[in-house]
Amino acid sequence: MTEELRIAVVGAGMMGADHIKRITCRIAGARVAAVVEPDAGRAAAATTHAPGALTFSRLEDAIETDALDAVLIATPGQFHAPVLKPALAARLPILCEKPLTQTSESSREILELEQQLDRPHIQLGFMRRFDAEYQALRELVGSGESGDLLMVRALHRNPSVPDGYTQDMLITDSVVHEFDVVPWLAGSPVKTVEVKHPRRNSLAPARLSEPILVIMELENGVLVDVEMNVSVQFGYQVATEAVFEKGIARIGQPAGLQQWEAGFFRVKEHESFTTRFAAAYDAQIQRWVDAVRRGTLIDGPNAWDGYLVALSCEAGVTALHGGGIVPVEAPERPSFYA
Ligand code: ISE
Repeated sequence: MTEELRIAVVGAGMMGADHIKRITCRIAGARVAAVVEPDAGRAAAATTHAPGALTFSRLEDAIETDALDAVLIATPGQFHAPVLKPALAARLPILCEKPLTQTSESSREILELEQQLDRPHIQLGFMRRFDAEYQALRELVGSGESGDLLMVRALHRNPSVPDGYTQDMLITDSVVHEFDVVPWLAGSPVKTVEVKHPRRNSLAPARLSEPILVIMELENGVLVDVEMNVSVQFGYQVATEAVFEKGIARIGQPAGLQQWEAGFFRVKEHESFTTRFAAAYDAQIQRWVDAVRRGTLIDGPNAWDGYLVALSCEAGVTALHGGGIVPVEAPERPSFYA
């Protein structure tokens, strides 16, 4: 494809608006041709960053105009399935923000529809796989240089969460990332999930009982603990320590200007995932655009990866509600998704 890829961005909330600016300002070979957003105010605000983009309230209407080549889905998770279906029916390449869908059953339905096409059309927006430090850690694991990986300790801290964030979203909206990235790092799927409840943070919204400690065992015996903590107040922090036979590796430490002043040492911390993972989002979207333009369609996690994460999330929600140590039973990956 020599012409620019015409992308329809579905959903112009925080993430959609961020992607619209990114595509317009930083991504080569693509432009936002359509914004699909039922809230007229949001749609108008978003299109100021996408000169010439058409606006629609339904993807089906955008598809009828024949004004798009690919779809980027950035709506809340519960709207993914109704958008994925018409996009697949139109055989459009798709980048879908996490999760694939809300349940493993609806994810399976999407896999069945996708397998009627000639090859995978859906890339999942697990952006951590495009973060340079996560990639370096994965290379270290694969190289064997530090010996075998034994344990992973993950910190996932948000300053606060929006009003619509529910208890189950600790798993389905937040730990969802560790369910994808840790097996990818360690080269082994999740075998069991357990959730422990430490003392509650009195600063958490009344509807939330958190932080929580999520313990995963991987098939290869690696043990993983995730501190999921969404009321830390001070900033946004995603960090990992990997324990090997011969050493330790750390990623996600605060970086940038270091300042010693008035008896203190300080480094600026991130306030949101949009800055912490800005470079990873850029790389993810550029690689997806390049893959679509050369006809490969995806270059990153596929819908089967999204389905595996949906299975882990279901186990995680059961564990969150007192289910004990919950097994994750995944069927074998079909060759279509190899
Ligand atoms: C949010 O939806 C994200 O995807 C962020 O990466 C995560 O850190 C946050 O906890 C979620 O709410």
